[in-house]
Amino acid sequence: MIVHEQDPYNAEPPRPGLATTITPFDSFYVRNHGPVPNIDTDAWRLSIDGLVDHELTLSLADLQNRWPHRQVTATMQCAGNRRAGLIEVRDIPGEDPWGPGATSTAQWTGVRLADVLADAGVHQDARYVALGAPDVSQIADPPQPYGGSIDLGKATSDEVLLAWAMNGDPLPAVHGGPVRVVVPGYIGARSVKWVQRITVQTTPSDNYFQATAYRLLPAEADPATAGPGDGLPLAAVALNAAIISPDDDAHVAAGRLEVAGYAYAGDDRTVARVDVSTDEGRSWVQADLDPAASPWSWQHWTAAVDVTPGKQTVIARAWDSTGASQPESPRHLWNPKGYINNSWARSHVHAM
Ligand SMILES: Nc1nc2c(c(=O)[nH]1)N[C@H]1C(S)=C(S)[C@@H](COP(=O)(O)O)O[C@H]1N2
Ligand SMILES: [Mo]
Repeated sequence: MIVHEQDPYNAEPPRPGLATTITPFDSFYVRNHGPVPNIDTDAWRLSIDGLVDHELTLSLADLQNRWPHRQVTATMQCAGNRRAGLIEVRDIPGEDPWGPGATSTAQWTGVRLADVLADAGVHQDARYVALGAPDVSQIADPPQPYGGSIDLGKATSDEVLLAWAMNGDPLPAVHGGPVRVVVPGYIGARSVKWVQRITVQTTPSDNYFQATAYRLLPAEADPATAGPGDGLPLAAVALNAAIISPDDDAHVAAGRLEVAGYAYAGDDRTVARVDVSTDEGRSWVQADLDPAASPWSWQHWTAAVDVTPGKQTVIARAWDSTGASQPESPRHLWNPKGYINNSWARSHVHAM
């Protein structure tokens, strides 16, 4: 793993770790804003409160016994994925230079949040579901436990889970065990780990990580003075793609070159096509796109291109089911916190 920070632990797999449909848990990226809490599974409780008819307090056994189990293969992608490309444009102090590895995919097992909310009885005027965790982040201003919210429509969708297993094994502590929320199609920040409180309300969460961070500030804003409500709240993931092979700065043989990567469209879109270019986008080759493991999963792709001796740049861009594609340059995407770099993927190669 490429470790960005030891404390709190933040790490991503190097490019070869992105090549499988399902990411084994030891190469699944880890994104923490505070210490990993050590939770006794037997003592863990989840409370459901706010605008509901019946408040609930649930143990893991309650969750597992009261509602049907559901498995969803879903990609998790951090809003900071590929931030390194934005930092090349202009420095982003205080934020880690994530590569394309802040994206991983697991098969999650749990119950639908929708089923639990239905039994609690959600009031008519409810609009959001706030998710609270116990890990206290010193990065937050003021320091506070991690939290966030999702809109009620997403919270009551078929795909959002309270998950206790990852790839068939109990959820590891570092990924939110005993229980985390999994919000397929939304930025990873909304998939709250170690969830212990779910509050149904009329407004989004006022937690720092919803109200102040994970918001797209205008380029000229000063993140040090940005406060609650500034910038655009991030929810659905934007269309993105990355090159897994060749690695950036790789030495390759001139001639035919196999290019491989992933693409992910997020929320209600799917990846429709991936193009690869070796001439700065003047001409493109269409990649072979693997079928998606689920509507919520990334897709791998491969393409064969010809490279001539010397330095050149392999470029990839995806298109989604709305006909949208990725912007060419990170220059126009730069933002003070370094979120959502979905510019064309580039690997510089030296061909001999
Ligand atoms: N309680 C809690 N949940 C959290 C976080 C956190 O720091 N604390 N980080 C979030 C972010 S920004 C991401 S991208 C995902 C990462 O999940 P992973 O570490 O299992 O990959 O968890 C989210 N849930
Ligand atoms: Mo994230």
